[in-house]
Amino acid sequence: MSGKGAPTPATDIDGRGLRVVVVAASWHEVIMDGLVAGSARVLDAAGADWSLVRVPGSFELAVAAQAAFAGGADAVVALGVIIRGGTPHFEYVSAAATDGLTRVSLDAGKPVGFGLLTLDNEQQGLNRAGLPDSDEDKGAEAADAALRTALVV
Ligand code: DLZ
Repeated sequence: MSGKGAPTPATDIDGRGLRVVVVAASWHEVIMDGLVAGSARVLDAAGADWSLVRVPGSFELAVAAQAAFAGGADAVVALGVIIRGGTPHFEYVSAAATDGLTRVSLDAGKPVGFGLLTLDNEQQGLNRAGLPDSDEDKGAEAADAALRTALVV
């Protein structure tokens, strides 16, 4: 799924009958659009029944994932981009989002595909966003992981 250029969506997953919610933060729009598109390619290719929930920032991903499971989701794909700034805020938001998503997944006993990018700069995100010049497609990887895990837990 990684490599220069547009990624090839996974084609060997049968996600029919799986309900998946993609929870996506809204900061760093270009990178986020790439991540959402990558997840969408994988979920569509697998035939999953999926929807998109937008939240303001990565800090809000965990509660949105919790609501998705409460609403009957079989899996969640969590997408966010946090870029290091000049204050400790990066560490706080990154840790809170990561810890929150872990807890929600374990409490639900269901997978959260982890597509939260914690970056030193924007270019690192552009390289991972599944865009035409990207090296990696982390949105597709997160969706792939969520589907594959939902099929075995
Ligand atoms: C406040 C903030 C900052 C500084 N940076 C980011 C970021 O890089 N990525 C992101 O997803 N969200 C950021 N936020 C917003 C917080 O996640 C959160 O939405 C706000 O603190 C409101 O709760």
